[in-house]
Order: sequence, then structure tokens, then C-alpha cells
Amino acid sequence: MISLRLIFLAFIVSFSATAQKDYKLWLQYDKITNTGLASEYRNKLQGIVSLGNSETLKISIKELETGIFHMLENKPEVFSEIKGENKIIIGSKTSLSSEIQKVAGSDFNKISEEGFIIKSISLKNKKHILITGKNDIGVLYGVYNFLRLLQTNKTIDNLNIADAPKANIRILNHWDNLDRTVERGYAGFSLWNWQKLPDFIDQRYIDYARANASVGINGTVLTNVNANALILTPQYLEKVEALANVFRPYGIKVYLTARFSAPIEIGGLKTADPKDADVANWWKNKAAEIYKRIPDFGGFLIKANSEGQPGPQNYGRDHVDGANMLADAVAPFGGVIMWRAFVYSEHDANDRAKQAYAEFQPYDGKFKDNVIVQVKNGAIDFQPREPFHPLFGAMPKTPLMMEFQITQEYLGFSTHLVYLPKLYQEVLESDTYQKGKGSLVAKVVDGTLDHHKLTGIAGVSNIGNDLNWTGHPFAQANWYGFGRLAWDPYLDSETIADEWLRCTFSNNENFIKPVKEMMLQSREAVVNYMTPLGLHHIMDTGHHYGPGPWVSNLSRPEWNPVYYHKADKNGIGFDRSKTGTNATAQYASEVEKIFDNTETCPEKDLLWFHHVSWDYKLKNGQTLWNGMALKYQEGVDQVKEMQNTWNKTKPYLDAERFKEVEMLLNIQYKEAKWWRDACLLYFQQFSGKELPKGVEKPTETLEYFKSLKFPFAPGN
Ligand code: BDP
Repeated sequence: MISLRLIFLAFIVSFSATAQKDYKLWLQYDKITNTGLASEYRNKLQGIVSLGNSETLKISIKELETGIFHMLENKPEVFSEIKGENKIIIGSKTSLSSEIQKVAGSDFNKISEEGFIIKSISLKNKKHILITGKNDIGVLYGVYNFLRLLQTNKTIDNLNIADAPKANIRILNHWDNLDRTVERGYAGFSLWNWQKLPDFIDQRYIDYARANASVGINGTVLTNVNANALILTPQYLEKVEALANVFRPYGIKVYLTARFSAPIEIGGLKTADPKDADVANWWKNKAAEIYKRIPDFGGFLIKANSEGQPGPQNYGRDHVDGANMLADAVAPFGGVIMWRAFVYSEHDANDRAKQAYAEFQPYDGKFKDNVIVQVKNGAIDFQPREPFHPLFGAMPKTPLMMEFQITQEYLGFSTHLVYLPKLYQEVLESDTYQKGKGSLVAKVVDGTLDHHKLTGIAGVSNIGNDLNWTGHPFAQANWYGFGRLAWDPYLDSETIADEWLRCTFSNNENFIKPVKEMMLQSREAVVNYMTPLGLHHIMDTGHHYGPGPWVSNLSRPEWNPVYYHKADKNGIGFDRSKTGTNATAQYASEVEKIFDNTETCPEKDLLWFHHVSWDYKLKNGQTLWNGMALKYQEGVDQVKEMQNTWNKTKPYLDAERFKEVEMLLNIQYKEAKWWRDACLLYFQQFSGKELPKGVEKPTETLEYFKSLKFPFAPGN
């Protein structure tokens, strides 16, 4: 009996240890094992001086206390005035004495409203560390950055850091429904427990805010872009208000999706025509009602006339009419309208990749000042690889906001380890040539290219109520990395991976080096085993789980994979060059020239822009068929490599997280082979060629792969 109880207790203890590690994300604050370093830190961090007592500063103190307590096993004392030496002094600019202001003086010129300064200073010959900003939120950002220095075992001598975000709106888009299902969510149900709100504040909301603030995310759209108007009713607004109150001191504004037909559905009007005075008034009153509850409400995100959602076109109006009407409603309160450019229509016979540009580009300069157009990173839909969206660089008079997908709808759900900052970086570094060489997408997004003040980066959240938040422990890196890149779109994804690994797992180089390598190549691996050489959208129907290149029976042509790969006896690929749909002409002429010609088109994008024969010669001398088959094999081999790497990490981390990732990599390996075999067997029907040497023979038939059905695939 006793031993049974002991076993049970041991189970509980180990279970909660895993849960805690997974749950704590990158804010582990593990004990610093390098004893020399730890004692050095301890000497230099002998207390906290807080110059102010706002909620945000209280959070800053608590975070410092928690971090230092766990990392150095030393609870720092908190003072309200500067005494002795080696204190961490925190406070915003106006709370600093003139003496300290003088020391930090010119650094304030380097930062914007949300920026921070971390500086080693000397006051009356006593050394201290100052963490400040123009506002308290800058102080909090500084505190998280300072703690990261400790977490990553960096020196804290001669600190002189001044940093500020490059985009204003750094926001998560939750595709969360009011019934708590999450569209394209693979990490459980929605965090928002609408039924218990507003009275029950789940600790999760607070930890969510901490995690976001620690990487500089300052906004959250709580609801799905496929919106439900009920969120705008008092019953729900009361709950939204409660969440806004939790997030506010962390610098996070709440936004909602606005269903365009809400005036009819919840307002009792006969129309939602944006030119109708009653409709415009309804939205004005709705905005006033929301701002009364939530004075810092961010604004609305709108998906209109896209995939069946209502919009201004239902009334013969256009996107500008719709966006500007809503912009007027929120303008008096400083609100913003994020209007999505994700549009395509089954009634438009044009190449789907061209439709958003065709529709939106002519609107350039026509939106009100508080409208920002939200554009997905590529012209189709969050594929493992897409060339950058041609709207970037084509609407200089309109603020454009980047929309990345963090949740892995098309990248293996939360079972595949894919480090997405690599993808984000590739897009942000792309050159639009809008104003000649160097007109990077990042410069469009941060507003520097066209001098826009309203700027933003959105990420479709991968967060749910799973213990580890994101389904896969490594998917936490995608949340983290998104935040870091939204703060600074010029950061290197390798640096981000390094930071994240150290904060989440260990500072041991024997762990960091190989695992970082593994993360960095994981994105190329998924491209290889799913959609090499520019293939895209060949995932199975609806749920997008697993391969489905054969699917051809969906009602809308552009929902069928066959529309995208166009495989036939002559070859494979979508001809978007001059000889085809001429989508290449939507890019600046320098870019157009590169993409238009098979000679200059990067091979990674070849089949995105060109239909080439099975015998087409690739740069490495292989025929296209052989090269493609070898890429699929390479993807599988890369996952095998990832498994080998992971297996060697066992000594460096807790058994539970080791095991979790080990199991997930096993699934990924199985599914990579599934992708390879299913796609190659299917395309082989057209190429009529043998698999080249080096590619493993499929163990199942094409019929078998086609017969697989997943009626309950998540996120659908
Ligand atoms: C697609 C998703 C769909 C979303 C849509 C969107 O399959 O669930 O509603 O994008 O972004 O990727 O609106």
C-alpha cells in the first residue's frame, strides 16, 4: 500500500515537473550552474530600487525577483531609494533624478516610446545598473531583456544597450472561436474561457501576458477572422474588458475581429452597407461602447469578402468603402483598422496568386490614415515556401502590415519540428526593388521605405490550452521568434534560436550547437519532404494534413491541389511567367526578370513560376524528375538526422521533454516518408520514370495513400 502511494506521489511530482518545464516556456529561470558566474552576478545584483509604483513597475519588480531568485537562489531586496551599490535601478525617464537623467541623457534620443535602456552607471562612485525607458512599458521590456542576459549567461559589465521596436503593432491573431475551438489550432482549445469570464481570471492569462511582453508583443486579436458578431455584444464585451484589464500593465492591447454584417446580426438593421448612414452610426456607437469599457482598445481586424465572409462588396461597395467607414468609427478613440488583403474568388478565372494584388493595388493611397492593410507573407496561403507577396513594394502610399502564420496549418501541425523564424527571415530579407536595390520587405513593414508611421507585424497564433501552450515544445520557439522579429525584423533567426534554446533548455554548448543546427535546417527539411522546388498547396483537402496532390474534386478550382502543381505528361509546375499567367509582372521589373526566366529563377521557386519538363536540367545536372525525387528523399534524411541529433541530447535536459520531442520526431519521420512516397508515386504516373538511385522504394501503393481519410483532423 505504502509503496503504491509512493509510486503515485513520484508520478505526481514528475508529472508536475514536466508540466512546469513545458509550461514555463522560455521563462524557465533555471539555476545558473556555472558557480563562478553565479557568484559574480550575485555580487553585482544586490537589490532592486524601484522609482515608481505603477502596475507595470510592480510587474517589473516581481519578474526581477522571480528571475533572480531562481537563477541565483537569492531573493533581492527591494528599495524605494538608492542606497549602497550594485543595485538594479528601474524607473521611467520622468521618475529619474536629474543626476541619473544626465547619465542616461543622450540614450533617450535613441529610443522611441516603447524602447528601453540598460546601462551600467556610476553614482557617487558607486556602480549600479539602470533599466529605464520613456515609459514604464519600456522599463518592463528592459527588465525582460536584462533577465535574458542572465539566462544566456552574458556579461553584465559595462552594459550600454538602447533598443526600441521597429514596428508599432506587434500582434498575435488568435483564430479562436467563441465555443473555444481554434481554427487551424493544434494545441488544444482556446485559452479564453468565455464561460468563466469575466469573474474568473485564469493564471494562464497572466502567464500569456508575461510571455508576450517578454518578447515585445503588444497586441492580441482575441477572435477568429472568420468572425462571430456576438463578440461585439455587451455580454461578451464585459469578458473582453476583463482580459484587457489583465493585459494592460503588460503593454498588450486587445483587438477584436469585426464581422462586417454585425449591424444586421446583432444590430437589427436591414443592411450592413458601409454607405448607409444608419450602418455607419451603428459602428460609431459600437466603437464608443467598446472604448467606454476599454479606453485603450486597439481596434478591429477584418476579413471581408474572402472565403464567404460578408463585406462591402455584398452591397456593391469596395474594400476602401468598408475599411474607411470602420476607420471613422474608431478614429476618435485612436483605434486602428487592420483590413486583410487575403482575397480570391471562385468567380475569378485568374491565377489565384494574382488576385489580391489585382484587387488591392489600385486602392493604394485611398485608405484613411488609421487603416493598415494586412498582407500574408505570400500570395497563396502560408505554404512551407512562397516567394514574397507582390503587394509588398507595390502600395507605397498605404501602410502594409505583415501577416505570418505561426500555427503550422500547412507544415505538419504541431507534430512537426519546424523552426519558422527561418521562413520569416527569408521573407523579410526579400528585396522588392520598389525603390531600387535594398528595398527589403522588412523596410516596407517597418515603414522606413515609404515613411509610414503606422506599422505592424501579425502572427496567427499557435497557442492553445495544452500544457506546453503550443503542442510541440519546439513550436514555442516560433511564438518566441515571431515576437523577436516583430520587434526587430532585421534580427537573424540563428541568434533567436540561440537565445531561445538557452532560455528554454540549457547553456551547455554541447547541447546548443547541434540542436541549433537542427532547428535551422528544419524548415528546409519540411520544404523538401512536402513541397520541394516551388511546389505548393498539395496538402490534403480541408484539414491540410498530409499529402493530397491527387485531390481534384473540390467545388472551387483553386482549392484543388491539381490546380497548383499542374503535373502532366509534359512536366510539372505552374507557369506564372509571361508565357503563362504573367503573375511575375506584379513584381518590380528587376524581380520580374529574375522570376520570369527559368535560367535566373531560384530553383527553390522554380515550380511556383514555371511549368518545366520532367527532363528539364537542374543546376546540379540532374533531370527535374530525379532532382525532385532526391529532394523528397533529402527531406526524409534530414528528419532522420534531426532524430540522431536529438538522441544525443539526453544528458543535457530533463527526461520528460527529451521523451516528448523524441516521440514527436518519430511521428515526423513517419510522416516525412508518407509525404515522400505518396507524392512520388502520384507524380510518377505522369513522369513515367523510375525512381533514381538513392531514393527509397515506397512500401505502400498510391491507392493506399489515397484511401487515407482523417475525418477528425484537428483545427478544421
Ligand atoms: C486559410 C485557412 C482558413 C483561414 C484563411 C484566412 O485555411 O482557415 O480562415 O486562411 O486566413 O489558410 O482567412
